[in-house]
Amino acid sequence: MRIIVFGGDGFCGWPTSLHLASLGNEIFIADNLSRRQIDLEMGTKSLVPIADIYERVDTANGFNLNIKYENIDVTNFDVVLEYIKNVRPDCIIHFAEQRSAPYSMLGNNESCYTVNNNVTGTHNLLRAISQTDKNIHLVHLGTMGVYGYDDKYGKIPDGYLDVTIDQTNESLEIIFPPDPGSIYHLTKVLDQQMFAFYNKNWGMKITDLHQGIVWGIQTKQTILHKNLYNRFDYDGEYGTVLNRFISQAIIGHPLTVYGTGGQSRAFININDTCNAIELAIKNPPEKNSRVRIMNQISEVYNVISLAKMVSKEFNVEINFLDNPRKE
Ligand code: NAD
Ligand code: USQ
Repeated sequence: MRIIVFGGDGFCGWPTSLHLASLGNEIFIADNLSRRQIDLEMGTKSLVPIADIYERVDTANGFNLNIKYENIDVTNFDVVLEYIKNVRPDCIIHFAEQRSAPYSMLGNNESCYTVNNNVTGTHNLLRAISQTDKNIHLVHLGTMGVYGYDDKYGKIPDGYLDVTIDQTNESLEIIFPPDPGSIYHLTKVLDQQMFAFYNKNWGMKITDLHQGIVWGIQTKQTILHKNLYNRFDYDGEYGTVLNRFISQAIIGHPLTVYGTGGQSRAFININDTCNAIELAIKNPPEKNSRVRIMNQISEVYNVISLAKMVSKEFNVEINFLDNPRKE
């Protein structure tokens, strides 16, 4: 297949691009490198040094992985439309969003940037596909965070909730009532609404994969060469909890549990992310079906049980800190 990977230079996008290329697909990475720019602005960087995108792609092609790269900003509609028309992909994978919840809550600039970037980007892709070829399958990496983190509606189903309307006694399925906990998560809720709208009006083929926190770092392809290594974020904004605990433990730094540590989260390994996307692409939704939503998690832990597990393994202390996040 010809596959465009928007956000293909990122933590999930790069290993997924390599994985899909290793299966014989032709991969077109479109990324404006904004994630690398945010690192420069925040004065931080991936713990594992990462090669620049041109070195990455050259090295991958040396392993017979067919990957091309263009510096494209998904928020520029005309450029996105032209690119999709030229590439004529079978499938588009959309990772190109600002993905840190705490970054999206830092201040006005970060909140507005997150909304403008994520909402406009997703809308541009939908609009461009609707004007190019409605058979292109759009696969988006959503988040379990759209559901919120409590169980007031019972076990969380794949995207849709069965309800009975009191006034009419009618039973129907509605999109699961969203309960975003950050501006970032709010943009994912808005993405979901745009998917439903474009699907209803233009019959577009869309898969939205709600994954939990993606942890881990390398895959079968990223370890082939140091230029293919994946990024590993450990800073306060982009470092996710398990990756942070592991890097803290290795240097003997007490584990930074925010608040009581009672926050419960779902986890999935980066290798499973790649496999899940492969499966979604190989099995597109039926024509005229609603947006396909799938929850993709392997394990659920609360932060304190995760900290205890790492603490026991590495013999390191746990430090309870005032929660710096509004959650
Ligand atoms: P990331 O920040 O490492 O990668 C995102 C990539 O998109 C970066 O390379 C960035 O430069 C690019 N990008 C951002 N805005 C762009 C724009 N306007 N135009 C072009 N490129 C742009 O993030 P990630 O962890 O790889 O996450 C990818 C997607 O997966 C996000 O949508 C995120 O919400 C979702 N997701 C991530 C996790 C996780 O734990 N990392 C969990 C669930 C869902
Ligand atoms: N936490 C700590 N200590 C730390 C870091 C985090 O206690 O040092 C806590 C946070 O307070 C939070 C929990 O760990 O309650 C998870 O935080 P996180 O940064 O690991 O993950 P989160 O903010 O939930 O976001 C990540 C990704 C995001 C993705 C989401 C999936 O950054 O892109 O959408 O996981 S989900 O959690 O299912 O919403």
